[in-house]
Amino acid sequence: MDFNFSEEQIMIRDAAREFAQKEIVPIAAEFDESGEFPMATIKQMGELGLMGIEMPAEYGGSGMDTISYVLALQEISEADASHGTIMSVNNSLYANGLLWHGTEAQKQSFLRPVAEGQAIGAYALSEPQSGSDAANMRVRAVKSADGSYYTINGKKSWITSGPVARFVVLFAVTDPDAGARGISTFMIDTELNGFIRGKKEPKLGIRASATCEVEFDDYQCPAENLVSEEGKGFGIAMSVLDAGRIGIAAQAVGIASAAYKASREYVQERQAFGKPIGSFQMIQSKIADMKTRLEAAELLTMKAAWKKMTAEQTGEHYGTDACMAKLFASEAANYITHQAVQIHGGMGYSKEMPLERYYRDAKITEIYEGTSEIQRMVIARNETGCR
Ligand code: COS
Repeated sequence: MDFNFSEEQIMIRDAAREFAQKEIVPIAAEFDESGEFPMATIKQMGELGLMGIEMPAEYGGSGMDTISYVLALQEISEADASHGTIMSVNNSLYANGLLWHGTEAQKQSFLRPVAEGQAIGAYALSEPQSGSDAANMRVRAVKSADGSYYTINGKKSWITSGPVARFVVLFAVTDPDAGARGISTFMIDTELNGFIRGKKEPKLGIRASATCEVEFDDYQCPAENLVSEEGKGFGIAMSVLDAGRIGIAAQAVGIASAAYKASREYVQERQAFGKPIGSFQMIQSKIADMKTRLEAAELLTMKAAWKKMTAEQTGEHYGTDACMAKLFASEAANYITHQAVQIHGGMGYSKEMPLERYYRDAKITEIYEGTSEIQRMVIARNETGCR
């Protein structure tokens, strides 16, 4: 067992840290307040190779490993969780299904521009009536008589980067009688007729990451944009989420780390009753628990990343590890940001400091890419086989 990172992993971590601290930290509060999409910094991240870290160079990516991805995402999320969300969807939810199942032509058309940072991608699974019960979707894709295109109708909701995405990976029903086995994956070019963006969701946190409903109104998707085969979509959606959840764990670690570091500094400076507040046992107890949970969250996240990296050789499934990492790290981030606000008192509650933003941003990590309840359900099902 070796807890050291490779030179390459350290290089990308440090590059992401430098960029995040210099370019993202100074603008994070302003974009949180306005809810504006941070297009300029997202473009710069694309130029730095942060939008396709694990994508092979032949598809415009940086060709690095999952640990590198996790390290970079932690650094970006430590500066601002909204940038972390946008980065994670491009790198993971959008790209992985294409990378694993796309044809060469699909990868060149849809993967390359996003991995190179020239376009933004989105992942459309949830619908107004189906979130945790993802297979209960209604968006319908009907094949034309000559087989050359599919007509798509219906609504998808909670689409991260929906307001700005050029391409969307869509899951839609091709066989309504086949349940989860009747779902297929399509690559959507949002510039074709019949793709409609709904209003932007006003959110509690990650406010600079734009989210909206998207609607398909007789959208004609060329048959060559079907990924893999009809009926394989649900398995693709689920396996993509397995990898995606490692990224959300990394995002949670990044948010928690920012809140922890601010608290560690504050307890040494802030005086009460003639002493730094870090001298009081009740504060020491908080610092100890925050540090321990942060470290445990990071270790579970790294282990899941390592397991994904070695899965090809070992054949071992990493879904349970990904769920455990996301479950623990998101709950740790909520605990740590909550304690950080408490330690900072009135200052923690004020928008003058970033603590209240960390607290609001942490909440989503317990909800998206599967709620904590879904993570627990999947872990227990995988462990026991009981359903
Ligand atoms: N990888 C590959 N295939 C998977 C899989 C995985 N991790 N998990 C399930 N599948 C396959 C199953 O093998 C099964 O295939 P077969 O019918 O060929 O055997 C099929 O998918 C259906 O699986 P299952 O019966 O377990 O589906 P359920 O409807 O019971 O529930 C859960 C699946 C609840 C785990 C799923 O709906 C889920 O993850 N929900 C949360 C969705 C989510 O994270 N949404 C957030 C969207 S992104 S913000």
